[in-house]
Amino acid sequence: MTLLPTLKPALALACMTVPAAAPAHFLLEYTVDTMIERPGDVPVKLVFWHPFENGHVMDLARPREFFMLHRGERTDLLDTLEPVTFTGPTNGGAAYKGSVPVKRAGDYVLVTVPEPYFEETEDIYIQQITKSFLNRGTMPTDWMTPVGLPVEIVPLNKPYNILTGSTFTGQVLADGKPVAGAEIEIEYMAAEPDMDSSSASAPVTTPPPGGAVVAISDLNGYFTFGVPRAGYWGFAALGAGPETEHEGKELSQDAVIWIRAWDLD
Ligand SMILES: [Cu+2]
Repeated sequence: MTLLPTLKPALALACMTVPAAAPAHFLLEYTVDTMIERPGDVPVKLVFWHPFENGHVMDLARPREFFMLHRGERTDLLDTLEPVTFTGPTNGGAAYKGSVPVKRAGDYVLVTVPEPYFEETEDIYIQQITKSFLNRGTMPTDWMTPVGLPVEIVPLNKPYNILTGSTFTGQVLADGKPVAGAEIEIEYMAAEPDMDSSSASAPVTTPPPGGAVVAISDLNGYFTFGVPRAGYWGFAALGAGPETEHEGKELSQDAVIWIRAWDLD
């Protein structure tokens, strides 16, 4: 057995000592579908939430960056963002709705770089740099290319049509270099946001016993997960980013990626 060199015990401990925070928070870049049939503006919701347990909604500040990559070209989408309130089962929180101008065939990689969020119960800041993927016309163009973010998960399986029962492999990169021993929390979007009412829909399942589902990246930054159910799955590499401090406090700079799995009929 190989010892993993860079586990971050401080962060791991911080998560585990907060009793009520079992399943993880995830920044969602939610679209109803990942395959876009006709050109047009695709609505997207940015929500900072606990989508597996359908839990507490956190207030999302206006992101630092929100953009798309299409055929290698970056388009700023910050101007499309409008503040909305997203309502979970126990509270409402500040969220954003935006839109993605889908025209030509190809991949549309959505990227959000949020402001660090202060998590009072853990006395740390959390910044979840997030990627999700749309495609039009089944032509793959951008999904496998690193965006060049401070920290990101690069997919090794096409992330918008993973088969249920197959696997998803990602590589954690910080400043373009593999991160060994990163703790990756894995979460199912059990309750999807309802786009019209801007609230959580009824959850279709609940998290398993034993807390967050976790994988650890190997020496080259890779991890693999067998995908047991159709729908959206999120992966968050906790504290894998190069920045570790914000305003004098510990910063967990996380990389989040969303994939969509489908059943074979
Ligand atoms: Cu949380």
